[in-house]
Amino acid sequence: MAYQEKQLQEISRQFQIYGEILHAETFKIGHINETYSATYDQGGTRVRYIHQKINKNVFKNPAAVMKNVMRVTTHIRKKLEARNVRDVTRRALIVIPTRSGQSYFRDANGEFWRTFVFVEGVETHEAVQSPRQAFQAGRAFGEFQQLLVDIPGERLVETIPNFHHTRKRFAALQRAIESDHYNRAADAQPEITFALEHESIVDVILKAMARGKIPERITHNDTKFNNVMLDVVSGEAMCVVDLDTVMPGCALYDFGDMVRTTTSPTLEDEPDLSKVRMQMPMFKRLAEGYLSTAGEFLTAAEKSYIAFSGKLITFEIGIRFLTDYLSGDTYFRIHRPDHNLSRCRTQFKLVQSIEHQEEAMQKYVDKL
Ligand code: GN1
Ligand code: MG
Repeated sequence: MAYQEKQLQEISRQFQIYGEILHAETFKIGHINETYSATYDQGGTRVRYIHQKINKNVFKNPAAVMKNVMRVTTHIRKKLEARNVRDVTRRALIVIPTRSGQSYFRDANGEFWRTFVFVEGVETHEAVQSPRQAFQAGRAFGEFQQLLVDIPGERLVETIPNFHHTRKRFAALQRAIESDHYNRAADAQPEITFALEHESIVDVILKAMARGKIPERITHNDTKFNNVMLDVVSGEAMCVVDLDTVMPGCALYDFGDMVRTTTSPTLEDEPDLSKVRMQMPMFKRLAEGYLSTAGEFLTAAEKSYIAFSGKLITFEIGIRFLTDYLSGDTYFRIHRPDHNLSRCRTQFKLVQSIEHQEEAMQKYVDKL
């Protein structure tokens, strides 16, 4: 899968980067896109950039993805500048155009590439380590939503239609169980039972949205804790990344995915389920951070589903992993056999942990 340094050098030359490329390497292997970093010499200073190949299997319209990304990053940058915020280039991603002025480059194999300024002096973590980090994550994603409430122009493109449509996700799981093309359902019986027993939760937010009780907003849609870049010195959240799924959605889906990824001390695929749990001190600070920024626009109706959203999105990602396991692992990149089943188990364990604390979680938020 990985691109060789030479190929990357070739690709990086397509972008408006001044200086001499020194080396390029794999930066991060996510579940979906491929990400590389490249170091340049610019007048004696080393400067890094991020080159990323967009997964066409997942994002069917990469040009539309980049159109959204450009609108969102430009809008955020302008607003931060107007607020006289310092360090703007570390707080909003900057897309480097190609030599012909486009936001992406299409290589000879038809692959889509884009380039970002590398934000220095920040770090990301796969698992949350302190309530302070949870606060920072909540604040940063809340601010991201808040900055986008007044984005001008037409509705953003739905880069993946029905991305968090929990009923459709559930239906996809039902089809995968039904066809059981890889004869794996027998190995996933407890997980399948758990999923089917939870069917009643999948329509709750969809119905509230359909009734107009909850509004559509511009949301990030992939608010994993490792998508928040924290300043290495101060620990402050500087910037949120992974903007491919920024599109019209529901604010609660973002908060729910924060609960999923920012309250358990474990990784998403922790095999020791006894370690997987929703930690109340993390949740409290996460909710406080989120409401410190998003509280400005959220309605009472949205707030009333805060605890529920954590359960729902953890369940949703769990059934997506289970569906992919049953369908032969074609969507999420896996690193061992049964990886998706194991990820599913971890999510479902977390769902249970949230269920046990859901009332207390919501009570806490109601008081904020
Ligand atoms: C995928 O590739 P990554 O890690 O940013 C997925 C998310 C899931 C996540 C689970 C476009 O995100 O929806 O929540 O894996 N992204 C897409 O870790 O499907
Ligand atoms: Mg992502």
